[in-house]
Amino acid sequence: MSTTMRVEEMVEQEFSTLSFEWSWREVLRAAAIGELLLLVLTMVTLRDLLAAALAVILVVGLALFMLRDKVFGFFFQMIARMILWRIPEEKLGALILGFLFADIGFYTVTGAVSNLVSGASGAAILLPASLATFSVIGFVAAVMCVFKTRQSYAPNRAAVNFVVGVLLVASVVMGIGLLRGNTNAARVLPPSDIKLVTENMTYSQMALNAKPGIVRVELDNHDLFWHTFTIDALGVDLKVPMQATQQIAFEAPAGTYTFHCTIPGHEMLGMSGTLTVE
Ligand SMILES: [Cu+2]
Repeated sequence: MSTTMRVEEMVEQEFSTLSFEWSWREVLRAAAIGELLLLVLTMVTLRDLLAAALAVILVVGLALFMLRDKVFGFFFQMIARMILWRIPEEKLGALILGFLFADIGFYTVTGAVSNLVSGASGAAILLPASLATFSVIGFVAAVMCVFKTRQSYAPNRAAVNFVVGVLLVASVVMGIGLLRGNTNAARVLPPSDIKLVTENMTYSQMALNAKPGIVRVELDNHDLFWHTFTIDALGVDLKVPMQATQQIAFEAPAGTYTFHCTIPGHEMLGMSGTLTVE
């Protein structure tokens, strides 16, 4: 009895001496740097152009946001003075970071959840979940820095609790991804008539051929974004999250059909093609 009391007291003491607090500014900075490292890693390992583009935007936002930083501020200020004139650079930087985190966060949170539900494992969960973690933390910190400028300077417990909460949820999700990696390595799909890969915002084939009847299409998405295989004329709409492989089977009478990706902007960037059934 007395031993347990003493242990509890010791734990409490340890906690009170730590009692660290972070400001939302520190949280935003840390989330941006973490996301940047992940994007650079993705860029190098998967040769992902989208990751490269996002990394560039992130660096611009981070540079603006850190204009008043004691260490890097002077350097960033010189560059910013040349480009911008009389714009509140720090707020602009936080805004850019906020939009970027919202954008990446939307696709990665939905992607991680969808991959989790569909039984995916390994990178299909770890990659979107880790990006989502920094995105969610960074987005909230950016909102605080833009709208509660004064509060965002003061170290506070709310920031710590929020970050720890998000990290806890993320580690549970990533734990599932890691554990499943060992037990559920081979998820076997039935053989498909057409195999498509999406990488760097392009389909691996623009001209597809099939025999009339049931057509089975498999889409292996290597990108960080969602992609779809959509044929409006046949009511076909296969949505595939980042790093996932999915299949759809549909009835196709003889004819020529246009397929495309319905994610905003993707068709404009060339994500469309023709399926000839004969
Ligand atoms: Cu797409």
